[in-house]
Amino acid sequence: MSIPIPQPPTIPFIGNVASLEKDVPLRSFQLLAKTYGEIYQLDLLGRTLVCVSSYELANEVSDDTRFKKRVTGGLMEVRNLVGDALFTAHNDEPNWGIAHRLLMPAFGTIAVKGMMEEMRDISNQLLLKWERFGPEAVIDPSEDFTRVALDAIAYCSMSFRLNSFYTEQQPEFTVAMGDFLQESGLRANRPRVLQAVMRGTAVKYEADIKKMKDLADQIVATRKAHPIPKHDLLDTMLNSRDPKTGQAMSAESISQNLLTFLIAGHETSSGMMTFMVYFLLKHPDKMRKLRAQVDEVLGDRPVTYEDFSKLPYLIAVMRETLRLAATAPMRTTAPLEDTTLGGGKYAVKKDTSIAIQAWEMHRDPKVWGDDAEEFQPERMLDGKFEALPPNAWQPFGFGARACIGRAFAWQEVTLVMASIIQKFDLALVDPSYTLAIKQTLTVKPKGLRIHATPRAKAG
Ligand code: MNH
Repeated sequence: MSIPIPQPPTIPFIGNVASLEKDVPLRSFQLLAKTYGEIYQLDLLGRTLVCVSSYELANEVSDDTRFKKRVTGGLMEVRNLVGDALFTAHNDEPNWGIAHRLLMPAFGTIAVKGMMEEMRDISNQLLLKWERFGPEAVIDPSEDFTRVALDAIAYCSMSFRLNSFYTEQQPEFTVAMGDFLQESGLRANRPRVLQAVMRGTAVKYEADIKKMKDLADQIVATRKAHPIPKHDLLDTMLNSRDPKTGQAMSAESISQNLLTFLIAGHETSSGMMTFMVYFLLKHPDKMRKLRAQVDEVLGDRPVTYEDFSKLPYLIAVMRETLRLAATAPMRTTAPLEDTTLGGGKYAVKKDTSIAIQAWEMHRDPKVWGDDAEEFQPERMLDGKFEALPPNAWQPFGFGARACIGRAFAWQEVTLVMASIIQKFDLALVDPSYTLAIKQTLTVKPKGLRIHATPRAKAG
């Protein structure tokens, strides 16, 4: 016999919406998991959301034969901009399959390796900026990592320069995108009566959407007016046919996927690099260990692709950062049929949304031990990562709908962070800084400020 899934007390009409903090829902999900345990359910304006927090349940729902990706909540709102493009498509929408088959190879390890020098071009802009600003400058790493990530995806995949490092404020497009993502998240849990009276917010939302669509159109138009002999991602989208159906991508689908790469490709990577800086600054012993390895392998020369495999401690730091701070903190699935979870314990109806809480499952003591809360890159070294139980480390999602940009992000973060560690001594502006979080669809540290002092050259 199954037992009821625990649920916090509800309020008429709005259900459990009040249980979720508006600005940082992640914090509420963490508190709820502490109170209710491995599984609980919420009623969000009539939508039921089952949340799973333990490794065991997360692993069980990581199964494409029983569950499919569910586009709901904030992600559903993001469709206002990008429709059925890769990230926001429902499983049965044909445009997902077309884009997926066309673009998987274009985002594969080999293709991404070919983007190395373009990534370096962008990464160098950050290094130059920090070098020239010097040790006194107060740096917002999150802003500069966002510049890197956004410019890298635009330049590597579309040969388009956003030139984010050449404006003092974030470029208009970046601001529009950030505001759009934040508002999409807020809308998902806003009662309809309230939404109806928020005219100003709605007008701004539409204006942000238009700004981004205009940029996408501009990128495509520029390419059509000035064709280049380069087989980048944009070229693939414009000129290739789906191997299965023989179909080309529609103009709308190209524009929506292009925006999807810009959206999905920047906040997650930039948040990851910001968290990495935070963890390293809070753990000077780990920073020293990383620095020693980077110095030993690279000396004074620029990092190459071949160096990556010689920097296992850097890789361990990256894995541990995404364990403790998965920048896409929640993904949602739904059962294909009425089913039960936990060996018959909990009944879940077909199509019920099940949210996998990455921050909780990545801290499950059954997998990670009693020091699960601690930043300990060593747990990812020497075959220990490879020996983890299936799906225990899942910052890039799962199965057919897993992250298509994983190789891209991995290479970018490795390149940027190896170069920063090699070239700078980093320090917190406020040594007593404690982690605060900014949440849109993704999460990143809020209010982190650092100094970057160029290291004296040897000799
Ligand atoms: Mn990415 C899907 C995390 C970098 C493009 N990404 C996902 C999912 C997670 C994720 C989790 C699954 C979401 C879900 O199930 O609803 N992504 C990340 C993280 C990083 C990241 C943690 C960096 C660190 N992602 C990138 C980059 C790009 C990108 C860079 C683009 C170049 N991601 C995508 C796309 C999808 C996705 C596109 C949707 C794939 C699909 O559903 O077919």
